[in-house]
Amino acid sequence: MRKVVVVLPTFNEKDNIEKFTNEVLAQEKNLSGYRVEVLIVDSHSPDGTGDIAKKMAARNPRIHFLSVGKGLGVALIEGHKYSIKHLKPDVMAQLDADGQVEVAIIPKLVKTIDEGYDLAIGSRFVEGGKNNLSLSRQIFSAGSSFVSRVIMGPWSVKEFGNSARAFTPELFRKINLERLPWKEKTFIIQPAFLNEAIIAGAKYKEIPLVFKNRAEGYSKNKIINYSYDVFTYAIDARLNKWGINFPFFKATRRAKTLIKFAIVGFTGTLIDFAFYKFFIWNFGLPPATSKGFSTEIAILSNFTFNNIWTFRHRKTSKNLWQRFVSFQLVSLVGLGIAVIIVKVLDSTFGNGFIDLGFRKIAYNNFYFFATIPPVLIWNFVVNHFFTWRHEDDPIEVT
Ligand SMILES: Nc1nc2c(ncn2[C@@H]2O[C@H](COP(=O)(O)OP(=O)(O)O)[C@@H](O)[C@H]2O)c(=O)[nH]1
Ligand SMILES: [Mg+2]
Repeated sequence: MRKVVVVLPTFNEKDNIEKFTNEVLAQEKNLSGYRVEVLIVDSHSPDGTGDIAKKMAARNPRIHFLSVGKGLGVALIEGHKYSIKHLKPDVMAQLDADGQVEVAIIPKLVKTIDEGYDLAIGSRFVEGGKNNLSLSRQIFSAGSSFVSRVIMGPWSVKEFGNSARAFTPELFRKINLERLPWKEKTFIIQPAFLNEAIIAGAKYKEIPLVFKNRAEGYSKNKIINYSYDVFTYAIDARLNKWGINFPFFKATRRAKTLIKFAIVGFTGTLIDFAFYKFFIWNFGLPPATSKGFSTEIAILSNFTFNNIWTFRHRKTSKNLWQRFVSFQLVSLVGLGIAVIIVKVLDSTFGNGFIDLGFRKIAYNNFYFFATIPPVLIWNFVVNHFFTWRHEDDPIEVT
């Protein structure tokens, strides 16, 4: 008799866990020659999921329980390590515990391993797969898989998100856990695990899967942070595949606040430009007036995003209005710096062109881009140390 251990990560799943675990165990009838066991891995859910799971484990020898720290990656990797050590599985599987993926995927994944694959990947994006989420979540999940596919590869894999997978213990042992960012708090484990499994030589296959909307509870995936991680991880993996061993993922995490600030600033520039054109075309405003309005709109949007995203976790002593006024002034000084830079460059180098043969590029384009790094640094430093200054970090008066 072979054994499959299904790891079910849970965080606040009290309404789902019991029913869902039983459904998973009931799949044994569709897997002749297999014993199905479940390992519930909970991260101290405040809603008491862990207590429910512990009781289930005490009553049923096919149910096991493990309590771990926060994070999906922590739950999955600690869970599989525990499984190998104490439960001795022949096939290792994992599945969301909220019922969004139908349990019928388990026998399909296990059978794929029996066919000789090392890794079976549940996939919404292959023929027969479905993604029945809300439209915005559909776009997000398709988009993040697509980014992984294009930047990181391999192109042959269509789904890099979601946790429904099965693999062999031999493959799991070969995976480089040192390199795998499994302690991160976002869901980056999903694409990263695939990447490392494939690097470890996995023979893999995608199996169509239907992803439903959640019946109970709420999603723990933090969309913006996950997107950021997917993007930087994919670039890191790509560089590695090219033989460039620069730790891009780690470096960008350290510079995370600055990069978020730059992303907000970049978006703000697009907004500025869009409204600039909009006011000229639709209201016939003169360019200078347009620019005044569009820049102010961009400043408002930048402030909003910096406040709710970039510096979200900062404890500051300033209230919203003080921060806003500060940000406004800093931005205006930034604007002044940009104007001076363009002025100086223009009076030094004049109104020339670089001739590329097929097209000419005006110097003034370079003047524009030359303003970005100094203004970014100015805005970031002042807002970082003043507007959103951390309150446990008083300025020293000597
Ligand atoms: N143990 C543990 N499980 C988690 C954590 N975050 C999410 N999960 C579980 O991972 C699964 C997928 O999370 P979910 O919120 O449904 O993400 P979504 O399906 O992408 O919206 C669910 O079973 C969650 O309970 C965590 O920090 N620790
Ligand atoms: Mg879910």
